[in-house]
Amino acid sequence: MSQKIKLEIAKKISACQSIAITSHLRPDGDSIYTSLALAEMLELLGKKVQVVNHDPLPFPFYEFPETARIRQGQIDPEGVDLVILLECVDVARSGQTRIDHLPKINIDHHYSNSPYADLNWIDPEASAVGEMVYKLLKPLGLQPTPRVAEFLYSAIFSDTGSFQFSNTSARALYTCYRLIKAGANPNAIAEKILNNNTASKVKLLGRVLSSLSLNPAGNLALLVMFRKDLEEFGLKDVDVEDITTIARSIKGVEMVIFFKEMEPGVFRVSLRSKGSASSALVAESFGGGGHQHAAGFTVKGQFDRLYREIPLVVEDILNKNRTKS
Ligand SMILES: [Mn+2]
Repeated sequence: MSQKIKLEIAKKISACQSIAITSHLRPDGDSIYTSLALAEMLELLGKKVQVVNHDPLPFPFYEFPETARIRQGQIDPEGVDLVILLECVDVARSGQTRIDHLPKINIDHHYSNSPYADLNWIDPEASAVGEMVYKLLKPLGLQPTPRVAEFLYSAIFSDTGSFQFSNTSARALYTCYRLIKAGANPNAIAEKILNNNTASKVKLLGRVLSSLSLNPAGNLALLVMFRKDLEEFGLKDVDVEDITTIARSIKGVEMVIFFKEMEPGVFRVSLRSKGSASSALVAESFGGGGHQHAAGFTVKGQFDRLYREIPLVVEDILNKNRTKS
């Protein structure tokens, strides 16, 4: 099945000339680097390629020269004969509004509910969409160049949380082995993605970390970041998700609940968990979504009340789920 769809995708790509690549809103390391790798691959085949994301790139990715080719906004449909969507559960998830009439390929490693494209390749077993695109090299008749290898390795490195998350599979590591053989430099990539913080970001992390509190049972860790914290350090929307990694490392903590004030009375709540505690389950009950160990949702209301009530609801969900399993 998987072999057949890869061949079909390769065939479709071969038949097209001008291809647009896009990925989801709030792009991440996997979607960004897989887009760049795929663009390189298609260019090796002589295709005209545009890489477009609706949303801006997060820190630190916008600082890297190779990401400069990613245009922010809408795909220019003029002359485009194929759109490849990476990790988009539907077209709306890409934020692209000018591609409805165009042929589409959908490549995703999340369970997708609507096979909306002309060709749909969904592989929830894949650690990253980068691991899937690696498997397109052969059907396309390509060898990974060092640059393609670097990008695909960066995608997998990023989506497995530097090979720590539960999607760090033998397959993921085998693919990385092949990518290193093809020229990816693991140390250079790790240095680049992990050790590029600014001093003000680390100071902000200190501020957020000082908000840490645990519930009486000690299995939930709570963190808060207000707009004024960002403003004080002269930061806009900096990615502070790594703060949750530190809180999650506390012995006995199953889930981190990170409240981020988006505007007065509106909070984005990030959940990070470990073991059997399902972030996705909790997020879904609040109208959000995500993965087993990383999910999120948005809530409105007075902070004191949300901060008091949400952990109680989360405790309840986790306890119910524990008795079930
Ligand atoms: Mn991914």
